[in-house]
This record gives sequence, C-alpha cells and structure tokens, in this order.
Amino acid sequence: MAYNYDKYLRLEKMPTLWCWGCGDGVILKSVIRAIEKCGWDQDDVCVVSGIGCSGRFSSYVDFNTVHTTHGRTVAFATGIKLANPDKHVICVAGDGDAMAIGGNHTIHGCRRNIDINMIMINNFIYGLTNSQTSPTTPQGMWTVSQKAGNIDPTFDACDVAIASGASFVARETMINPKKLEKVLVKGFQHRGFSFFDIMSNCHINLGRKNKMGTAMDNLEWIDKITMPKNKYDKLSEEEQLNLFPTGVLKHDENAREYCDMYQEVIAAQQGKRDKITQDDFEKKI
Ligand SMILES: Cc1ncc(C[n+]2csc(CCOP(=O)(O)OP(=O)(O)O)c2C)c(N)n1
Repeated sequence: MAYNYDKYLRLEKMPTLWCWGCGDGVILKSVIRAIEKCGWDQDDVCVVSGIGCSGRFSSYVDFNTVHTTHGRTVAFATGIKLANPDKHVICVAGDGDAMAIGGNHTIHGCRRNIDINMIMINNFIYGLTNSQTSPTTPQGMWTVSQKAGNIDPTFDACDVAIASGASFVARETMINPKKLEKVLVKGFQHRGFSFFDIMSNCHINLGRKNKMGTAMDNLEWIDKITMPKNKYDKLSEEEQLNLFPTGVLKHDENAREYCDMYQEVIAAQQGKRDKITQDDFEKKI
C-alpha cells in the first residue's frame, strides 16, 4: 500500500516550487518516514531550514518550523534545542548554506556535539540562485561564477564534520530512499550532533548547464561518484580519488552532548552542585 504522507505535509503549500524530478522531494519523503519510524510526535519535532531550494523544506512539512536566514540554521537550532532540550531538532541546509556562508556555524555545532540532526542537501551547486560555485562543486564543472570551469578543490563535507567533532556522520544519496531512511533513523536516534551529507540531483542548474544529460543520467553520475564505505576502504588512495564513501562514517556513542553539559552549568550556577571542573567534561572513552 502506498505510504500516506498527507498527515505530515502542509497540503495548502502543494505543489512545491521544486523543479520536476528534483531530489529534494525524495529527501523530504525519506525524512518524514524516518521521523515516523522514530515514533516522534509531530509537535515534538522542529525543522529549521536556511535559504535556497533546500530552504523551502520547512515550508512544506507540518512540524514546528523555522525558515531562517542563509547559513544560520545551526545558530537558530542551537537556541531552540537549548531552550527545549526534549524536542527533536532537524536542520536542513544546502551545500552552500551549510559549507560556505554557514560553514563556521556547522563547524561549531559539530564541535559542541549538540543534539541536532543536520541534513545537508548536497546538489553540488547554488541551486536557487542559478548555478554559482559551491564548496562541493566538482573541479572542472561549469558554473555561472566560473565559466571556464571550477578550479576550487572539491570539499568533502563529511571530513569537515568528522574533524570538527560531530559524533554521528553519514553520507547517502537520494537514489536509494530506503537506505537513506535507514541511515536517517540511525542518526536521528543518536544523541549528539548528527551530520548527513545527502547527495541529490540538480539536473537543471548543474546538469543541464554541464551537458550531463537527462535527470536519470544525473542520478547515474551520483551513483558513479559514490561507493559504500566497506568497498571504498579496500581501494588504494589513487582509486579513492574523486569517490565519496557512503554509509555511516562515524558513530561515537560516548561523546558528551552539549545540552547535558549545559544542564550541569545551570545546576552549578544554582548552587545545586559543585563548580564544574575539567573532569565533568572529559569524554568517556
Ligand atoms: C546573506 C545572503 N546571502 C546571499 C543570499 C542569496 N542566496 C539565496 S539562496 C543562495 C544559494 C543557495 O545555494 P545552496 O545553499 O547550495 O542551496 P540550494 O538552493 O542549492 O538548495 C544564495 C547565495 C541570501 N539570500 N542571503
């Protein structure tokens, strides 16, 4: 039987403004199914999105939602989560939003290991504003800001998240929505900063302008540049070049979570416990 998404959608906002065949819709549906699998009540979920095609996400779903400024999802989400530690907070940001203008916020969200789920919809380009280079645009691709081809080295967002201290980091694509749903559930249930690099097609503002063929050809390109982590790990460094491993790339269940530490600070301020020492914040390894 077909899954009924209506309960979770703002039907009055349909149809979406996304282009026909855009991967954003597949990701939206996968997020809804993952939330339901987690058994979360709609009123206990808050979706915070930035600006861009991906930013439209929060307009379409019937949860608590904030459509905030470009690159600032993590800043808003941090405030929301600290004030409402029992709520489940999900950020949705484009690759430009999460890694360029919001790069610093992403880094420090990861560093704090606050219990936020950050979904970066990685379509390799600034979609909404018609094809400027983003930090994940592959080298050599035509963009409106680098018409002779992008010379910036390609950025691996998961490497950034891991190095910055996120305790759950995963990459999937929208090609396999079932797999995507599974990894989302795993990350949503993890307590700490969960970062997802979800590769998606922008066959209009990336594909068409780079003569990458049909929307389906664009999906095949995403399939070609990704490989499950267990297979990827067996390749030589040379073979790994320009390939991205998928699956759960990091899962540290022992890292201390920021809201928990914040509660300790509150207790110390209220004289309910001794002053905080280094030991309180040491990671349980
Ligand atoms: C402070 C600020 N700078 C620039 C813009 C213009 N702007 C809107 S969306 C966007 C890029 C969106 O690209 P991305 O974050 O990758 O999301 P996508 O549209 O691809 O989903 C830019 C530069 C803005 N709205 N606000």
